[in-house]
Amino acid sequence: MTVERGHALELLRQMVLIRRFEEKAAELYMLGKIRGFLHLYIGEEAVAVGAMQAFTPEDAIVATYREHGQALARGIPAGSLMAEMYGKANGCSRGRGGSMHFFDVSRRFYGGYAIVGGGMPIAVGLALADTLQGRRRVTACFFGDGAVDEGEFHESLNLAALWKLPVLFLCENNLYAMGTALARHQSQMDIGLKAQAYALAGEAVDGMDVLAVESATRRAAEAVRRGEGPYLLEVRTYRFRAHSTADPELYRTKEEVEQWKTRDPIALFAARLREWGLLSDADLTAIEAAVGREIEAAVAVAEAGPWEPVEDLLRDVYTPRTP
Ligand SMILES: Cc1ncc(C[n+]2csc(CCOP(=O)(O)OP(=O)(O)O)c2C)c(N)n1
Ligand SMILES: [Mg+2]
Repeated sequence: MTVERGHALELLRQMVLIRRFEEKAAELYMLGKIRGFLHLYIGEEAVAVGAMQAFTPEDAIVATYREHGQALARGIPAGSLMAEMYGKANGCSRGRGGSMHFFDVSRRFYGGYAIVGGGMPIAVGLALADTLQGRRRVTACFFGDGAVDEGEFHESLNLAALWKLPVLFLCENNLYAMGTALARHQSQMDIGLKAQAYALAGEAVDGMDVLAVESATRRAAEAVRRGEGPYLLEVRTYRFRAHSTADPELYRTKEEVEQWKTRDPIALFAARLREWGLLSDADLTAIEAAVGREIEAAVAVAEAGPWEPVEDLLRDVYTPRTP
């Protein structure tokens, strides 16, 4: 595989940014600066970064509650995301969504959903709107292996295929839905194969290899963009951290986690780039330093951000009129 040096370093930078952003978020959570749920993406960075290369600013992105990586890869400023996790009014969702509900219409980033599978029908709706209005755009819909159990998965794939809607369904298969291993909840564990049931194209790709994810997603996105209908891409990955901040991880062995860590997407990619003569120690130091400054600035934005004033609390809250 060949890759241009500037592009390779940018992929690496984005993965490092996600990793360091989340390490900082975990630290701030322990300090009580961030509250609520916090689901870390560490180990899965190659999925968001590789996939996001295939989408244009006009395309739409729908993600899950484990969406820090997608949001950063989409280009939402780290400060806006950090402020959101603090619950500050300068956050991307005005501090009302927190870690699980990032949203940025200007970047066509439509959530952030706490409900497993909840983003899937919304992605189908976005794609239907594009189709009805004659816009040639793709909607990228990220979801976990756990969502495959939901009726919404089957309804969304079926309708999207039936109406030939431009949705790229991207399953981040990290082998666990909270503490439930894939083998304990799926009769057919080959998720890419499920596309056949609804007559859409589907395939699986190694989610620890950022270049493999990028090229598979580009191929899939182009097919969708050409009007060939939806596509299901199963991206095989692994989360290195617990499901959320409250998870004793009794459902998997330390050996299994260590085994997967030998395929750390960042270390793997950096090693390949060195081998190809595209990455030096100085490059890596420069990337880490720039990312470090970006995270520091993001925390400063969150710290300095205002709380929403009490008199605004009922704004945007749906209250049916009583007769
Ligand atoms: C409809 C629904 N059922 C159950 C839950 C509780 N829940 C939160 S995360 C999760 C696991 C989802 O796993 P997966 O889709 O594989 O995503 P991952 O956490 O692995 O990224 C569950 C069951 C929920 N949020 N929504
Ligand atoms: Mg999962």
